[in-house]
Amino acid sequence: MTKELLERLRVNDVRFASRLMSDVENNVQSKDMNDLLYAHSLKAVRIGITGPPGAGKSTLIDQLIDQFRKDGKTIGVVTVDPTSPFSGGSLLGDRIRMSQHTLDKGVFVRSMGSRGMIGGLARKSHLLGEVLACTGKDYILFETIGVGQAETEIIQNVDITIVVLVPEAGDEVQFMKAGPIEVADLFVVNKCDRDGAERVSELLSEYLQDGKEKGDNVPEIFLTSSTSGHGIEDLHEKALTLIERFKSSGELELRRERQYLKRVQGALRDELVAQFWNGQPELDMDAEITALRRAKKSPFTAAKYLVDSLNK
Ligand SMILES: Nc1nc2c(ncn2[C@@H]2O[C@H](COP(=O)(O)OP(=O)(O)O)[C@@H](O)[C@H]2O)c(=O)[nH]1
Ligand SMILES: [Mg+2]
Repeated sequence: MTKELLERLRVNDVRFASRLMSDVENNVQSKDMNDLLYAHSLKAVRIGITGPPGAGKSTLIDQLIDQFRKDGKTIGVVTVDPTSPFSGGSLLGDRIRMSQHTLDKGVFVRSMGSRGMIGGLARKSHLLGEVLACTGKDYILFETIGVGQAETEIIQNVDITIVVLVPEAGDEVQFMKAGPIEVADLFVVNKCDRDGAERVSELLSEYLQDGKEKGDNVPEIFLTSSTSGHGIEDLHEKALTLIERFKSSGELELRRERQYLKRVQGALRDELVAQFWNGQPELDMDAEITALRRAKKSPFTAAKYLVDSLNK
């Protein structure tokens, strides 16, 4: 089955890939395929696009897809926006904003639905990216709002990160709302058709200069307008140059090594927790925990006691 699976992905069987991604989201995909997906997904370059909701990430990605396609490159997109299941609008919005590519077999956009949010958001988005990579996509773009633990874990698994800000992000506090700006390889001040974009770019530049350690490269800042297309070509070109530089300097390999470590750490944590809860069916955890609380044991002591009682 697994060989056939890989082959159907390799020939870009879109319906098959969609179904597989739904299985991933629903947590019903077979564990056996993890190795296969991982091993065959390493050629694709992962790009994180992160920034606050409404900054124009989806619109920007739509424009970037145009640039990549002109270059003959194929693109997978995984959008992860935890606000969408509640607002209902954003998910649909992502689809619409990238809709001009729906008939193009060289582009596949997957918005992670509310089901994906339950359990292992980061793990699932990694897997979705791997499925897309196995369909032969050259670049996998991850759209995230960049805050929270799961989102951070997603960004830790990309090869380069573009942080998107808007002209209203006029001070340090606002920069922070864009998520972890220290992960940025490139900055974009989008909506530069509105007032204040240059000023934000200057402030950001000063902020980055102040914070830089000796010898650090300061990430470049691009002004774009995703609605008019201004600045997109430049950004695309620079992103490619940076990727090439990372490839030839060994930086990409170094980053992949770190990504692997982070993913193992995450998986280890999940695995141990699962083993703990499933490990001793005869132990009534709820009753044990209640007893520990009544005995005024600290939660640390309680946890240690429970782990120790499993190892007996
Ligand atoms: N004026 C202007 N509006 C933009 C620009 N880029 C995106 N928008 C609009 O901003 C809104 C949010 O865009 P969207 O791509 O969904 O943002 P996301 O939440 O970051 O993905 C939409 O109404 C876009 O049309 C831009 O460069 N200039
Ligand atoms: Mg979006």
